[in-house]
Amino acid sequence: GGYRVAVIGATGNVGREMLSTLAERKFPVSEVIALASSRSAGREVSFGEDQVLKVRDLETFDFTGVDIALSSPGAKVSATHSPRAAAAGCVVIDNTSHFRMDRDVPLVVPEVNPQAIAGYTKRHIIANPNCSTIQMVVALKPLHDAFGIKRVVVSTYQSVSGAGKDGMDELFNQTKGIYVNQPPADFQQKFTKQIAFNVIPHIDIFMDDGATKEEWKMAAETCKILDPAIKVHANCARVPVFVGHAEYVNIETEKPMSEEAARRALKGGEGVIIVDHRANEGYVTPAECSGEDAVYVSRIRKDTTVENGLSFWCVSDNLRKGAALNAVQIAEVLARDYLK
Ligand code: 11C
Repeated sequence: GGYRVAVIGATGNVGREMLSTLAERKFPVSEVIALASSRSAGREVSFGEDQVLKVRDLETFDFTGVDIALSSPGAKVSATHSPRAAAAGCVVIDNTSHFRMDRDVPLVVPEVNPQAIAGYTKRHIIANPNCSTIQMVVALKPLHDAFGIKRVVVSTYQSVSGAGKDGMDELFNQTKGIYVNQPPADFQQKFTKQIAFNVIPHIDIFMDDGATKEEWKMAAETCKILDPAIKVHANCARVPVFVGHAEYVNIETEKPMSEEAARRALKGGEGVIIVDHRANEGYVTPAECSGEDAVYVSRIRKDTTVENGLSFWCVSDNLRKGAALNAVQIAEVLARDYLK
């Protein structure tokens, strides 16, 4: 038994994480097919402890008989190949930004809106949200249920792995270069400014209103996943961290909430772990969350400058909960409740 599962973009940061997450969580597979661009076809990727998969060319692959595809190539590649796979009868869980705001495509974080998965029947595509959105809505969900969130102001500190393997190489090479007097510009391709020993207030393209697209995504996606009535103002920055996004989140709620009640709500939240001791080491940083599944919340405190305000710090592994794990969790619900 088990499902025939294809992983599209299998040689990328997220694709490799998808393969290891499928194996780790023992997703019931009868076959796993690794797909990528013709440039990567023929290369090998590992699946689980002891299997090696030969990467096949996405361009010419026939999806007939494939049950589920986890797709994380570029958005342009998805635009063509996700509908092609869907037309062949496969359900595609797509990690790119291309289909997220399509009304006929559910945008899902299983801890927050698992019921939305039912809508997959329209296009046979389910969208996986942006990494910085996913970790935030996992933390917001229990607070919204308990107190009704009206407004969110979030500032992000996003790791370079969000920009793919090239982004990680750029940070590594620039950092190394600085010690031997090689100018960062020699290695600057992916980011618009030096990333080693720096912070860049710019992720994705600029929009007409001056926000970046990453900031727009955090607002639009939160509304679609959690509640269209919530107002979100996001400020996104890239920091010289390899894996793990951090966010300072400030919320205003409808109902009054004591700090104690907020902690209780968060404690009951699915996928959330609170580590908040108000002492050295009593909080979680990106370096510690890498390789972990949870969304960690620290530094919980009242914001007394508004009626019902609260601030907290939130970190998670952007390649796992922010991408691969979330996609596999969607596949698990799909398999359990819909594809039987
Ligand atoms: C980053 N959040 O950290 C981006 C990566 O919409 O799927 C994911 C982009 C997306 O650069």
